[in-house]
Amino acid sequence: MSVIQVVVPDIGDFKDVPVVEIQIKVGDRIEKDQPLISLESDKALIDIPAPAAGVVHKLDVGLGDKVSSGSLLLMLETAVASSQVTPQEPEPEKPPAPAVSLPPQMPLTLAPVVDASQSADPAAVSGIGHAGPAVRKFARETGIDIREVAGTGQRGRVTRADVLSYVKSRMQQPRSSGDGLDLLAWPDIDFSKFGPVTREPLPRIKRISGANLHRNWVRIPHVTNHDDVDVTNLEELRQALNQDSSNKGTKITLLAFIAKASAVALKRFPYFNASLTEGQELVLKNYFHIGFAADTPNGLVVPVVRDVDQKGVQDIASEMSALSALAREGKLKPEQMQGGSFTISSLGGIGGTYFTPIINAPEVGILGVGKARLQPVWDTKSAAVVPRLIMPLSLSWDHRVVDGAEAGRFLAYLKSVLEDFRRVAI
Ligand code: CAO
Repeated sequence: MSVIQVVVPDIGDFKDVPVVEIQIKVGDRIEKDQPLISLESDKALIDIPAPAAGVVHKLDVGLGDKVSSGSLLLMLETAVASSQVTPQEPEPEKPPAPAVSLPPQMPLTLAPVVDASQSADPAAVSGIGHAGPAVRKFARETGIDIREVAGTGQRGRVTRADVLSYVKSRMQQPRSSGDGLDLLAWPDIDFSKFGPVTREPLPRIKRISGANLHRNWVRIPHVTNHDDVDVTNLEELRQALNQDSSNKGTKITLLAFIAKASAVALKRFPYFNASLTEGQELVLKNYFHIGFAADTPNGLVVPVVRDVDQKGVQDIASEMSALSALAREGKLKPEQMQGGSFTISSLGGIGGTYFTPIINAPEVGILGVGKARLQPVWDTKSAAVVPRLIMPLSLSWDHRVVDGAEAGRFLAYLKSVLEDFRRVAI
């Protein structure tokens, strides 16, 4: 065993070239020809390969240090018996990229792209994808074409962080279908050409919920069933309860009744209270936690009321009121928005009839509630048209988990509970 010096080999006219990447650290066991250090001149990126196998004993340069031919780079503990070793020529090189003029005797791999021995890397031939060998190796291992990664390093150099952020952005995009029907790029338009505009950043909650909604919309085969429910009796009950002096001051809302009725229906139709896993397994839940969409100044959030099946409507209403207040103040804790098994999105207090709520993955269903209105309804018993309070419902469901017949039965049962709340006790 001996410790040898590894120095910068003859790099021609290049002088005081900065070290831009160090691929190894003291103690690393390295192979012969493994890239050790990258230098970057105005014109080229130069990789210094290991002259022999061994263990890095000491590093004599740091990032940003300037070196020239003969500068000491590191000490290597190796079986080679020489005291000073100049890195050998690497594998036969690809022709240099046109932007770089190389002295014919140049012994190193250099170009705007480097490491010609990695001929499988298209960047090594194209002259695009300005990055060190470790980064290119990382990109290759991650299955990324480095030419697609925008570099943020010195002079546009692609760093490991650039590759990582590219991977993250790719993961957030819907997967390629491979059928040529992939989404087109988002139109990039200079709207100021058409008139004055103001720009503002998308609030954080909208960025988070937007990414979730997009994924859910794209990945879940949604179907939405629309129906009307007669809530005349329910509304009478609600008004009576709210006037009751024993009511602890909590306003009982229609939404609380709808949540309770939903929990009862979910118990009867367990596939609506399930989640489909990536492994194509169904997780049927024995708890009934119901989320409700709450509109806040910063965007949509979905607080969750736990164990709705075990709670009375009054308690559900008071919990919803407390959670809504926290949501509006932006004070909801993450655990107060987790664990939901079904969601209700009520626009009843605002207006509108039917809509298409987007399923809150990995749940199976979501119930949209429109504004109840007094409507003339034909009553067969009295053979007369009578005024009834009719509330529009829209149930979106995941067609991978349930089918139309089951969804129809679920909605019909939910309606029957809302039309006659005594069914909750059955
Ligand atoms: N039909 C008719 N009236 C209704 C109704 C319905 N379906 N639902 C509620 N109302 C009435 C209530 O009775 C109340 O009237 P009074 O003040 O006269 O009693 C009024 O509308 C307001 O209701 P509320 O705000 O007190 O209670 P809520 O349960 O309807 O709403 C909440 C709570 C959190 C759902 C609501 O504040 C909210 O954020 N709604 C928006 C949800 C949303 O954005 N959904 C879309 C998601 S997809 O982008």
